[in-house]
Amino acid sequence: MKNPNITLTPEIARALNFGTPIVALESTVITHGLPQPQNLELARDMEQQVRDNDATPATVALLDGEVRIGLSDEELVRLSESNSVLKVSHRDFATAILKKKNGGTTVAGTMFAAQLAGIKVFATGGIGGVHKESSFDISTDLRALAEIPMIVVCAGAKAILDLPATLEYLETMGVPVVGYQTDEFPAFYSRESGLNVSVRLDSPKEIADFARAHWDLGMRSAVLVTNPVPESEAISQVEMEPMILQASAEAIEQGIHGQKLTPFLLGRISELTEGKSLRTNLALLLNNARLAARIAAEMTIPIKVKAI
Ligand code: PSU
Ligand code: MN
Repeated sequence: MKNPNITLTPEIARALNFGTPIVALESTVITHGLPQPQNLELARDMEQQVRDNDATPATVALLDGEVRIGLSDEELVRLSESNSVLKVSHRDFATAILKKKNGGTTVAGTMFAAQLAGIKVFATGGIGGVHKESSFDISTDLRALAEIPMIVVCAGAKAILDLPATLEYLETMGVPVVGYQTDEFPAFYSRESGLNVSVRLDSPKEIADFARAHWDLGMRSAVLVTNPVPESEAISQVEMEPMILQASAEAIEQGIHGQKLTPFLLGRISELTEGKSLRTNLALLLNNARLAARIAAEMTIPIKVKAI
């Protein structure tokens, strides 16, 4: 599907035409989620992970007010160093377009743009959800998951969130929560949360078959695939809990809310864990890019060659 308001690189346009695997990647993690220079390294490494697993990476962002699917390396550098860059969810697209701004697209924003291009698989770190600091602060990510048919691979919702409330919301909205090789909903930095996923699936093929079954019924919601962070990089929930509580208390004390809350909490937790949580964050992002590429391969329709 072509949309005159979004610009694709020739490589991605070709992959769409030929029906070869594509994985969308978000860019708020580059512009707001990670410090420099790790943000640029991560952006490059995620693209490489996707390529190493035989899919085409499609990093979504806004550059000078243009919605872009796929960026050159120079453009990735520009985005990662950009200062007055917006965090773009549904609400913010028109602002960025009108004011010709650079923008990092959130999970919601990335899903929205990727859907316009016809991309079906997307990898991120952790989705947004219901915040602990205020139960009215519900990420647009949850609405996007309810409305956009796409496979979204994440490491669960960020541990800074109210996880039970986030799962309740997803259930209400009819979003299946798949545990990849796990029965337990992962909590971003940790592999455990004490909460259950709605279904456990053990291979990329099973996930692709599940998504087809969901959408063939006429369902419109996303399929959320939760992929626990690799064991070697995981931090236990017991270890994380006091730091999450401290960062959360500081946010309330300093009156931080809205779009600034998630970046503040992630940044503070990275300081409190002396960089350990940052390493975990990077590892889970790469792990998700890898799984998403393998799922994308299972989603493409193999061309049947008939001998004559
Ligand atoms: N995952 C990360 N780092 C991030 C995010 C996710 O590892 O920075 C971003 C995603 O783009 C997600 C956003 O959509 O945080 C959620 O922000 P909010 O809670 O304001 O909706
Ligand atoms: Mn929010």
